[in-house]
Amino acid sequence: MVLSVVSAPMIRGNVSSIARSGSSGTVRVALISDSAYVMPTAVTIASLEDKLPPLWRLEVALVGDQLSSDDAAKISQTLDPERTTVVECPVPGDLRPDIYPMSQRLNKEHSASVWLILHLAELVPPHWNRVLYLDSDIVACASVTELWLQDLGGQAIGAVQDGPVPTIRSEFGLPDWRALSAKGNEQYFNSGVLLIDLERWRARNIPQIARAYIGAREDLVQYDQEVLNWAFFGDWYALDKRWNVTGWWLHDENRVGRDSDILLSVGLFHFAGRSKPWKSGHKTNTFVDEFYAMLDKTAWAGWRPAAGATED
Ligand SMILES: [Mn+2]
Repeated sequence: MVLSVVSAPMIRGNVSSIARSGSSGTVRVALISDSAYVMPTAVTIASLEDKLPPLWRLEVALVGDQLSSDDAAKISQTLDPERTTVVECPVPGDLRPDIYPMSQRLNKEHSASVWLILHLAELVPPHWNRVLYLDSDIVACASVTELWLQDLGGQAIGAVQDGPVPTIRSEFGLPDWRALSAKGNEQYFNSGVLLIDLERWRARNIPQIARAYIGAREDLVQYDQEVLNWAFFGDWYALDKRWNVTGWWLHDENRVGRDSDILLSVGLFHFAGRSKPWKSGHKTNTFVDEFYAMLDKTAWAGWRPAAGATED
């Protein structure tokens, strides 16, 4: 793979050596961005750095199809080079997402970049053995070091159960769940936050499983998320829900029982769905406020969506 390094990454041992020390280490994060998502990607990274404890560092693999080096430079511009290293990971031609037959059928909220997640293990630096994948519509509200050190119990990935689609047999879950020799009530995860054991991921040949699944379906209701739930069925660890709190949880009726206090301990807030804070007409809440506080730490400081325009 082609790998251009913005500044040389420091390699500080594997996860187990980090786990033994605990008080210092390096969190490795992967984000997939394109020209339409450069600014929110910068906000995600700035928020991660902002919440990082002293003595911890951040290495960011910036995976981009049609992402210019100017874009990467602008993202890095306001980061602390002592703490955060951004590694550009261009997409080789044979991994272009338009190889997927579904690419022409994506709705307007998606670009063909959604398929790149299926190739993540081939796109991040090859010596990495663990990575925290984050969607670019996420703002860190707390340090992610605790998440980074999470034991995955031998599973390939860690993820958070989805709110609106809690099980594989839920509406918008896995239409073919019966083919999995499953009961149907197994959890379905949101793919916006994935803590990945890259060796286990690489051993599973995810692109092949994904292509077979996509080729067999007329339609995908949840795109990459649906494919990942299919590919990793029975091989994922359920992370604490505070690591992927979506806007679904802002509705009072959804915060019941043991989840009633979830908004008090948000680690990562995910602007899943159509209301994005960088779009005109977005909703207002404490997490949108946090998004703009972090945006003001980037090269886009002071930017706000044009007033008066409607959403989309
Ligand atoms: Mn998302």
